[in-house]
Amino acid sequence: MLESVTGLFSGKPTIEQHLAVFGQSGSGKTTLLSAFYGWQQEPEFRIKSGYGVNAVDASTGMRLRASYLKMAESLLPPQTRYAHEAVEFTIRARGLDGNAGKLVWHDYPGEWWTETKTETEGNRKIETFRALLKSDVALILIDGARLNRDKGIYIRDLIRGFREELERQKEAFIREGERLYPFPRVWILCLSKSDLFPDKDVFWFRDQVTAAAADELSELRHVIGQIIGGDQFKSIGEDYLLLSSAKFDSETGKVLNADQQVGLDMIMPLAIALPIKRALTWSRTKEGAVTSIHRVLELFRSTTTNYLRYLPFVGNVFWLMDDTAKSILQKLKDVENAARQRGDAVETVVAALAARLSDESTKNVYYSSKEPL
Ligand SMILES: Nc1nc2c(ncn2[C@@H]2O[C@H](COP(=O)(O)OP(=O)(O)OP(=O)(O)O)[C@@H](O)[C@H]2O)c(=O)[nH]1
Ligand SMILES: [Mg+2]
Repeated sequence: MLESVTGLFSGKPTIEQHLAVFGQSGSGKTTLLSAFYGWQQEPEFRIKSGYGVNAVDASTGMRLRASYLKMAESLLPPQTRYAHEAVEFTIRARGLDGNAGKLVWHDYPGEWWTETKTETEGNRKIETFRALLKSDVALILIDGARLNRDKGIYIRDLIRGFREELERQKEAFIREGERLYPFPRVWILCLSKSDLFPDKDVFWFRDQVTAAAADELSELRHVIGQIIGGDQFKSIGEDYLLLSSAKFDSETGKVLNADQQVGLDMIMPLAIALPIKRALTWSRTKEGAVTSIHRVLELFRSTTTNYLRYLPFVGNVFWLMDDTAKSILQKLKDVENAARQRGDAVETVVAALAARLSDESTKNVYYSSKEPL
């Protein structure tokens, strides 16, 4: 068994996670991308968080940062048209040289989900679908402004439309009976523009989704289960997140406070630490007691999600992942500090991100049905 995975151990891999962000046109995806980046450039964030991100392409970084700064004047990014954009960010551990790896953020044109495209754009859709296959984690944005107006029916239609489009793409993309192995296995439902619901928490959001679309969600799970190989390794709609890129005026649509964001600090933990946590849960479900990381790698090898390559190097974090004891945060802090001392950027970052997932202070913003309450 060990021989078969030795290829994975040549050289020390760094993190490489791909995040796909979906939502209809106008649901706030591109604004979220620039807020995510701009806000993480702020000194206040860098000191507090233990890690930092930088755009690999300098001009893209400048564009995102400028777009973040312009938000304070209510100048917002234009609609994303025609093609999807993949933005690469390098991740660094604070206080350490060298790279911990990268996050690739895939921003899709929202109209992709609502309009039938032909010829060139039809082909682009297929290319976009290919890019989707590289992703590890997907965020589905439920547009708070639409929810306000159209209530639960909007959530229903959104999830149904999404499932139908996946089915159509599947037909265009794969042959009968074939299955896709690399495919996002963790799908998180997000309430974007959550600033429009200042009195609500993530439990309210979960209840809205459940009341309006529990059956649609289970159909989506079913369809994704039919598309992917290793279909027991998936987590669709088990995690919920509130997001807001800034505080907007609900009447005028102007930005009231560009520093008031919700949930942005959970995106990195969900993109990087949550899949590791799920890998542990899935392997326990499949095998009972899990005794070695090599065995876990074996199990998930065909899914070829990128995180598996660095799993053996974050073992100290991995084994703590489903620890629910109160002392978990301290244990992760100890792992982070020890990794920083050793100069191990990968484990430093992963330990810092894993700690955010278990942090009580996020409980009104992030909810996972897999966690004990
Ligand atoms: N209240 C509120 N409004 C927001 C927020 N983020 C974006 N908006 C509003 O939503 C509009 C559309 O946002 P975009 O980020 O362009 O939406 P998109 O999902 O990228 O749309 P496409 O590119 O067409 O797919 C913005 O111009 C803002 O008016 C938010 O956090 N809160
Ligand atoms: Mg856009």
